[in-house]
Amino acid sequence: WEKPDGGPFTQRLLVVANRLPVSAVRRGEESWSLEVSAGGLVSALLGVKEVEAKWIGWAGVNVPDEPGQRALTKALAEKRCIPVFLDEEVVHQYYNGYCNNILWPLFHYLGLPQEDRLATTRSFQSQFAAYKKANQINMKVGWFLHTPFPSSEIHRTLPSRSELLRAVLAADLVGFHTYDYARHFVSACTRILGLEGTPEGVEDQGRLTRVAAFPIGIDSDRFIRALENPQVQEHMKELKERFSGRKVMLGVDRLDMIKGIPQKILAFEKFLEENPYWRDKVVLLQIAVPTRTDVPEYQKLTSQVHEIVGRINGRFGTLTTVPIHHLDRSLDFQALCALYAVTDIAIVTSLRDGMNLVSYEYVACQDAKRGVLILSEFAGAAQSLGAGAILVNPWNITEVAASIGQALNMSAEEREKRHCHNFLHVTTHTAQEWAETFVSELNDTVVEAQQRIRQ
Ligand code: ADQ
Repeated sequence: WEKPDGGPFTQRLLVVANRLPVSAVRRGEESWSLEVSAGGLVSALLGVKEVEAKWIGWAGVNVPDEPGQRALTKALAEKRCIPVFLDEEVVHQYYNGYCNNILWPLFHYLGLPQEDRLATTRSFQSQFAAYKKANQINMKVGWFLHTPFPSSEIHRTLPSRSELLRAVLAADLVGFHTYDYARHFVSACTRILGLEGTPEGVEDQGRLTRVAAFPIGIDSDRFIRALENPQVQEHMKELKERFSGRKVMLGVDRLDMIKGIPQKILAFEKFLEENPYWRDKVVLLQIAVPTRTDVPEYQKLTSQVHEIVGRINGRFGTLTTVPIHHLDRSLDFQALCALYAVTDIAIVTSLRDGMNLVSYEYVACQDAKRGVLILSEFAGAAQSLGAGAILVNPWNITEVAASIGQALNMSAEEREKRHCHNFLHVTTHTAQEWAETFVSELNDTVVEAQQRIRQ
């Protein structure tokens, strides 16, 4: 969080998110240790260097006592973080309940929870009440959604559809990763609230909320620089030796339903089934960091993935090799960069994904090797990296299996052409550029609104 050249910051960015970029672990009554949290929002915003960023959010832990709250607030201040203390019941109802059980699956087109998850209308109402309570503790300025925003036909099914839209419209600027999500939001406001949609956004009785697309990026230099690091190079050497003679395909995802991990593994199985030649020549490394482990749906997904991996390794493994290496854990930055750099293919099969930064990170680390990116057309990144990647429909296992063959057999010229296209995009559309555009648009929006009021 230091400005790299040590000079003063000229702009401030307040990030209000559910989680802080660090998680707190209690070591004593007034003693805390802080660990960096994993996830796309944190990765994206760690790349923003030119603004003085402060985070406001929940520290991931229940701290009922005042001495503990005071000590944690002090420890977090050094990381430019301001904690919001939520009691266990509010977190359970608001985050595990309303956010992860209702909004997250709905916004990724996995549907409104069925009876077992939605339980009763009463529990839905109490989850929504907790959601409002947790949000009212925060402040509003510009509002950015880092998930997809679904078609208005999907949003219409949400019982609290109007309240959510109205709450978002209270912001001056509303941002999404892609034009499609912004368009879906504007049509939800026009169709559900009966408001007027304009090219600038949504108008309600003369008040305009600006709505626009701000595709996020990464700090590409950080990844490119990491490849020069001796420890990363040592990791790369080890990996090359470990997998010598075989092509390596990489998957890096949070273990989440939206990432389409079972679909990816089943497509790999189909590829091996149809291509005996490749059975001992290609390996899939799937790194899946566990996430939301308290939510039963995620526990089921873990078992499902383990079962499929076990079956396929039993089916196509030999005494000395297995086709799938599946790790249920997070990797440190250096190990991750080494993997991105040495692997031949990255495969992203998200069923829906706001953007997907793994695809950006892979491209940033592949300038020497020119690996192939297989990318779901349902990830926001498909709109920016689509011309360089092989785009697939992850629901179509046959198509994904065929794309693996296409990637393995791709000529060096074609890999070069595709990689250069994506590399240029990733290195020019960075997290820093995203923040600057958003902040400057927010400034313009506020100035324009003040001018309208004066007129
Ligand atoms: P995520 O769903 O978390 O992000 P993504 O954008 O790919 O997905 O970001 C994941 C981040 O976590 C990457 O920086 C990656 O390096 C890291 N990561 C993932 N698995 C890891 C592992 N096993 N070990 C170590 N690191 C790992 C959400 C939205 C996305 C959106 C981002 C940013 O769901 O659609 O792109 O926020 O807005």
